[in-house]
Amino acid sequence: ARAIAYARAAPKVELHVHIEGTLEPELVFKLAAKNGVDLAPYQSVHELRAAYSFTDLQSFLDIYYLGARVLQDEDDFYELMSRYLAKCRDEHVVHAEIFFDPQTHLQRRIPFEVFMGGFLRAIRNAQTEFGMSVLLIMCFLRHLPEEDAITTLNLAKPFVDSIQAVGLDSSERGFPPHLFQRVYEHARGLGLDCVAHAGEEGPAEYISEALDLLQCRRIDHGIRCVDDPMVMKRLADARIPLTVCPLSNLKLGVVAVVAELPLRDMLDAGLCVTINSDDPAYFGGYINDNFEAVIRAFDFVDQRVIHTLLRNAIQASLLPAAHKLALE
Ligand code: ES4
Ligand code: ZN
Repeated sequence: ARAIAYARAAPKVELHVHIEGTLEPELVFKLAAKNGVDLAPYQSVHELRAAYSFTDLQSFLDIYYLGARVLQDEDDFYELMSRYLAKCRDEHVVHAEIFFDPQTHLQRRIPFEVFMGGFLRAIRNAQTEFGMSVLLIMCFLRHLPEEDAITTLNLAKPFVDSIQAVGLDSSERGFPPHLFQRVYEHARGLGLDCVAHAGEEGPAEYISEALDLLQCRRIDHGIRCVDDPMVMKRLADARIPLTVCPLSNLKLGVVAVVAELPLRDMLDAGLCVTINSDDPAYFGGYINDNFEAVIRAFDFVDQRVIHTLLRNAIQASLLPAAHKLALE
């Protein structure tokens, strides 16, 4: 219990959260009414929340993309980001690296300026009001062709100074990292850092591809690394951080119980493991609940383990070295 209270009160760094995954059912219905969006077959917040019972990644993504349809104008994106950043303040998140999925909105004919305008306005407010720092990571949807990702990167060019990195998300199996080599190369040419979801539902091989072919400096999820000792050793030697999301893995059936996550093996191998929230509105908890889940599952009563997880996240951030030091 002391360990849980310690983690809750500690200043934290969040490295894996999808802004569209912070859309709570209450805001879904509020914006649906405002924008005249039909949410059939869901009639109420209660009914929608009851549908948040997933069997795998795809069953979640279907409802995640459905919910995102209520986001229409700049104020909607502003409100979404503002609510999440207020949550960060409440949970003592002092720095957050936040994914957004431009293709989900561009496909609905919402211009880049609209969602970026809303996000950036909310971020500027949080920076001045709570003193927190935020970096944005633009994700490409891997179930769409690389050509679409390239078009998206071109549309992002006017905003490149407000974007820290590119990422790769959505349905993993059958969409290996090597399909996105060209767009990642373009992104690096624009000075963007590279991360990718790999080894969540997909094999350890996808982690190697993300490192070799996309030159990723951090891997999102990455828990399947434990299936391949060579991958494990490589992540340890190069100190490539992994952004693990325990409640996500639980709710998507990647593991049956949190204790099944290979966290001990990963930490014992010296991996830079971090704890994160992924899609907190859908998976039943923000970062503090994710810390609590692992502390309970692994009986991490020793505050040194928690301290390591907190410190890893600072080291794993994409911030400049001087700013990381200020967070230590
Ligand atoms: C995601 Cl949990 C997860 N995995 C892959 N893509 C995603 N997009 C939003 N959440
Ligand atoms: Zn994710």
